[in-house]
Amino acid sequence: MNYKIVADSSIDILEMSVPAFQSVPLKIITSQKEYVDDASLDVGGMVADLLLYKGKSSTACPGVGDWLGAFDDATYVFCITISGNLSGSYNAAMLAKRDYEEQFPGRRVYVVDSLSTGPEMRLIAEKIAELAEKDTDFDEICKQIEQYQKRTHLLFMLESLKNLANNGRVNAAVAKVIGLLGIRMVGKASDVGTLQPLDKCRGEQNALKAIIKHLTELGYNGGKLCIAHCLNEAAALQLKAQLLKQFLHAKIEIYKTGGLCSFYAEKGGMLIGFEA
Ligand code: X90
Repeated sequence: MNYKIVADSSIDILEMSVPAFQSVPLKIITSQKEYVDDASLDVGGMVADLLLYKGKSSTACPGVGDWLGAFDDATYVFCITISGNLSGSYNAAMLAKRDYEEQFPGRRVYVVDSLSTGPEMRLIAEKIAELAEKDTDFDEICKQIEQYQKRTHLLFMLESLKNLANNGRVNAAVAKVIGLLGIRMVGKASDVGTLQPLDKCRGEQNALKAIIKHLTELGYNGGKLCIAHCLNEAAALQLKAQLLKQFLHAKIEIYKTGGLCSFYAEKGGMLIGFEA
């Protein structure tokens, strides 16, 4: 099958085990600098810059042309975006799909609104790769991914909601409370792809407890789980160790957030995508 998987860079990975993958960068913009979220970005350096920077900052999603460039000349394109309720990435991808299918009859594009970001997008990408490598029919893959999305979820832990609030993605009053020393917010991606706060926790240990509680309530039972963290490997390792006690054979991956998720999750933030 001549296919390609493309995802905006909020997926946090630049490579997959299959060659036909491309990440399409979002941008992080300050009055001093523009950071392109691709392989050349020094994410740690960007986070360090941002901790010192006091001015305005924002982000920009891929445009239609960026998506079209990434579709390249694949017959079957699977395109995964960050939640359409948080970004214009999905809309741009849908316009690119229309252009591409019109210009090249016979080619097909399936745009997946992840209604989420980061690790949940990664799970979707890996499921697509698994099915495509088995030469599953295009329409069948679309159908199975729709089903798969019903049993994947995203939880997150945040120490600061400053950048989310400044860019209108969460309520300013909620952000203020989380800004207080030692308070962590635990939340999940809602069914419509927005940030749904679940708990305000005092200290990281309580936040980890809350995460494990929500994981279980959402039906996690030792399946695939991915943890992306922003300068907080310690919390990710702790969560993994605690989960492995309960779920001996859980498949857990730990890695760093890319540019876009690092900007919004901020230092200490952690995103957990998993299969229920
Ligand atoms: O189009 C753009 O400029 C991108 C805007 C993205 C805004 C939100 C990114 C959130 C990243 C924060 C915690 C996870 C929330 C997931 C809820 C669906 C990470």
